[in-house]
Amino acid sequence: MSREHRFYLGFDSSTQSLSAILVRVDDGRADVAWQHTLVFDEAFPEFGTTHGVLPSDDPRVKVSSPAMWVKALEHMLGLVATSGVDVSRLCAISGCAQQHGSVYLKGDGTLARAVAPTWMDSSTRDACVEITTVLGGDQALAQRTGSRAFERFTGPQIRKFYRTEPGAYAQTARIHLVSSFLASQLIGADAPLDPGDASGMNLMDLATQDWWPDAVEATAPGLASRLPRIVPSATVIGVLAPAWQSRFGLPPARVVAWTGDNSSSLVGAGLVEDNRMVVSLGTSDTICGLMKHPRVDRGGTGHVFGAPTGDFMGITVFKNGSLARERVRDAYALNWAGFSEALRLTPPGNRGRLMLPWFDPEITPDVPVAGVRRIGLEPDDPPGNVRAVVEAQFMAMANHSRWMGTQVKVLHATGGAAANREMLQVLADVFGARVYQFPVGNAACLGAALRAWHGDAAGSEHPVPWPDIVRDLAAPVASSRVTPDRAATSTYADLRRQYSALERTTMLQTATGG
Ligand code: XUL
Repeated sequence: MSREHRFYLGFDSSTQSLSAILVRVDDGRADVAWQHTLVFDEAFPEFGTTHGVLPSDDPRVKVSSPAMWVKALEHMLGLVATSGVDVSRLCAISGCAQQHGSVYLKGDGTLARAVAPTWMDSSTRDACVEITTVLGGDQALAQRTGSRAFERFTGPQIRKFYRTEPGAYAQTARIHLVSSFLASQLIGADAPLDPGDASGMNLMDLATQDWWPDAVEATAPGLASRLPRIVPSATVIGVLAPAWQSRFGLPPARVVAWTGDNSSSLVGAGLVEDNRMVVSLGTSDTICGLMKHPRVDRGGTGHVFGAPTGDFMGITVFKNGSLARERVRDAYALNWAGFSEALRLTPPGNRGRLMLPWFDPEITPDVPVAGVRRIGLEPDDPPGNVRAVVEAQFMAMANHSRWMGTQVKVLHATGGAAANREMLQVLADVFGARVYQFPVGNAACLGAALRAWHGDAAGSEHPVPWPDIVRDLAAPVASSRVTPDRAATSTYADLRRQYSALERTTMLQTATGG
């Protein structure tokens, strides 16, 4: 096939939906030819999920259905085939998925466990303590793997499974991340992991980009043989399986290793470097930046993951993202226009009124039991509460990302809520940084299509350097700039300190039962 006019397909299997984007590359220029999103709750109601998660009596347990993810992938491949795009020119496919979630398979490839724990699960505190104790404490674990033990990370999840369902663990031959599970479906074989997603397990040694034997041993017996291989992110791991080719009339497109949604977003939001960071406002809110050398968070909130470029990325993750904003929006029967209007009606700093937006147990900071606190804020004040939740989220983000040592001048905003310019003004003001939007809203999914292009080219006679890959579709839109207001930024400098103190005292009171 000539190097002209090719298509690259990217998938993003997120908490609440599966998205796909087809990127057309013609003479080195890229544009989006087609995109589609399937919302799990609406498209596959037979699985009974709410916001992509199965019901549970225990608020810490957040599991989903691997069978639903496969059904969505299958459905989406059918839509790709009938998209009107000339799919015979589909050269490569890649994807990303919610990080940390794990799928347990028997030797014959069927499910050894009907459900998959997701990144929202926080039910593995005992496993975290046990693993940390054996491996010499939080700092030792963080130095090796990039993070102390976190409840949603796959190692603690595996340990809990082994402890609570030893019979099913014994029947498990392979444990996949959501990303490698779906990649396996595409190639019809057992797919390896990339370092970007494997670093969210508390099992990979950042320095060697391979499994850390001590951690593997401390997690569960016989785990080494149950883990996939780890390969560099740009690896072609196979081709689209013959069964998909014949069923949908698709070509034997190459499949590039899948990764986690955050490392994929880093590509789809322009692979930021010095003084720039990516803020993703989705089900989880995250802030991340590229790192040449791993710099671990000594405070124990952030993570270092592998980046798709072979470098590293620093990231801090908040569980109370879009669902918390929706809780406030719905409590006052607002739509998003009304939510924005509330932000316009209220002053930066909210006259000192604060909210701790822990509608669900929070990851950053570590808040195991949900509980919203309002300081000087009446529950029957809709605009005040809208501003309070947004300011709280962004002040927490600014405070808890300082460990990365980035002097943030520019923020690249992506994810659903990045379309809301009133929210972006608060973001700009809190950080004192310019904020930009992107031509494609779903950076994770776009990043997957761009990684497919990069991986496909990397193995050819015409490798394409990263700056060319991200140039057309993953560059900030100049006219979208949101500029910080100096007075507002100085208001937030004070308020951020107050917010931080409030976080600390509330956590202390909760810990001591006060
Ligand atoms: C990352 C994390 C979330 C999920 C969301 O550590 O837990 O951002 O990847 O899909």
